[in-house]
Amino acid sequence: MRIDVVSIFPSYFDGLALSLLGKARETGLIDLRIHDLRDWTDDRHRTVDDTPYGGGAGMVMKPEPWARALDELTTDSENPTLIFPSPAGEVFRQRTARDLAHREHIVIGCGRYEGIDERVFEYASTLGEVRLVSLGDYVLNGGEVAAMAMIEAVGRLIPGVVGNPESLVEESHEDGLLEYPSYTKPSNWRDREVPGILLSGNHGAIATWRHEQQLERTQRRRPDLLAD
Ligand code: JCZ
Repeated sequence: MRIDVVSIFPSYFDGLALSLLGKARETGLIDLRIHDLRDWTDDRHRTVDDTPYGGGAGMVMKPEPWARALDELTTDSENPTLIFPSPAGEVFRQRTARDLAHREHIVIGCGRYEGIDERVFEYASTLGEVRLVSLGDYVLNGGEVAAMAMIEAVGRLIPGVVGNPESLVEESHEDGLLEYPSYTKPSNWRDREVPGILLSGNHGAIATWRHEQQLERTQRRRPDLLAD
């Protein structure tokens, strides 16, 4: 999978190379390319923003640098998916990550300021499938943090990225339930015991207990997931 990221803060993404994706990139499973939007400006000051029509606070990202960037990055691309992090987008879920993990080429445009000129999204839809995607119902200062979360969530689903394939299906949200609690040695730690069932060696009873724990925690912490 090829992932292109366009941002005015490309160095935000340096840390991604050090995490899970480090391995994926080495093996060629993910081709992650980070770009500076200012490379597609043509004025001396490398201007990417301007004042909003209609007035209002803050600045808006100019359309032309975005169009040039998207044109170049989607040239020779069969069927690109163009993602723009936005608090006004569809919510990013595990199923969104699963969907995106099957795509050949994703371009992520990270806005800043008050956002990107709306015509860029219309233009982008002539180049590929456009998705405005929200990390959740809170406001960030730009798309970079949301993009990094999405890349990590998608990247770890690409076959070969996670060492143990079972660890994928057992995780939170893959079955619509929160994870069961985990424990390691010592069995008594600061007067706190590990639940005895986990030391019983009865694998059937352990699986049943873990599933009960998943249901109980989901009911208590995330009843909305059970309603789905
Ligand atoms: C550009 N402000 C892009 C995304 N879930 C979420 N919250 N906030 C954002 C976001 C905020 C932004 C921009 C300027 C995304």
